[in-house]
Amino acid sequence: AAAEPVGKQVNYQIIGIDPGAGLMKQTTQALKDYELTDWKLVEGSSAAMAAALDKAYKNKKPIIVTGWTPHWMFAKYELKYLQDPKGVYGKDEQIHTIVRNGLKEDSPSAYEMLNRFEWTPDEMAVVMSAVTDGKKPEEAAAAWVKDNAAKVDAWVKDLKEEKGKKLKLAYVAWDSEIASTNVVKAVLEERLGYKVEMLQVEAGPMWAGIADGSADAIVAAWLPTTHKDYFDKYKGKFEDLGPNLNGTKLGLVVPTYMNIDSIEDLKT
Ligand code: PBE
Repeated sequence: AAAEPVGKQVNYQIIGIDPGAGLMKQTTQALKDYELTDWKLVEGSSAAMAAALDKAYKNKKPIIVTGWTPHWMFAKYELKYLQDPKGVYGKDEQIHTIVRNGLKEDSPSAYEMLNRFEWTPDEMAVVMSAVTDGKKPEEAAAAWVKDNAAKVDAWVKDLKEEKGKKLKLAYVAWDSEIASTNVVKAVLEERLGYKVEMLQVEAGPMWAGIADGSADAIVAAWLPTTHKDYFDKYKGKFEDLGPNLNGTKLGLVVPTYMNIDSIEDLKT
């Protein structure tokens, strides 16, 4: 017998993440542009999406999730991005470090460390995988900082300690950003003496916090596409310190055992 259409197999559902994520806006746009009128994007969180994927994968059940790279799920499961011939999910972009206006004057060493901070998807993967394997994020970050002393040395070289000075890092509980924010916190605390507070928020409040100064820095800005709305909304109210990671991707992700290759295949 002919296989059931993929929509029927997955109940016309795409498993999404937190509603403030750029990935959710892009996926809503994809449903429009590919005329997937019967389909629904399910809101949730990164963790809930990963749990749904894990469950489906273990049972070899069909599932479609919103996904991104860098993410540990590509190491743990055999997955593929659905092709996006209309280019809804944009091209390669970077993850940027953004700080509040005035941080340079108030906390020059932290500002300069944040300005120098950059790493690779492979390096981030080490921290992400350790967390997936059950390590606490702060422990995984501390281990990475210890194992990569030479790299970290360059981030703090010739910078003055600012003992006890407070700093707030805002972030969203996306796996990639849990990793990067914890690493930056560890370096600022261990190497420069700061007392760092991590504020876990949604994407909208994260950007608002940088703009109104209630947060000092974020290392979680996906630009130029994914967070374009936020970037434009708060333009002039923050300082963009440029990319801290290159080599990202976003889109719809399915297990390789599914017999589809393109978002266009969802129409049938
Ligand atoms: N993400 C991870 C975020 C940026 C980092 C792709 C889920 C987003 O879509 O906004």
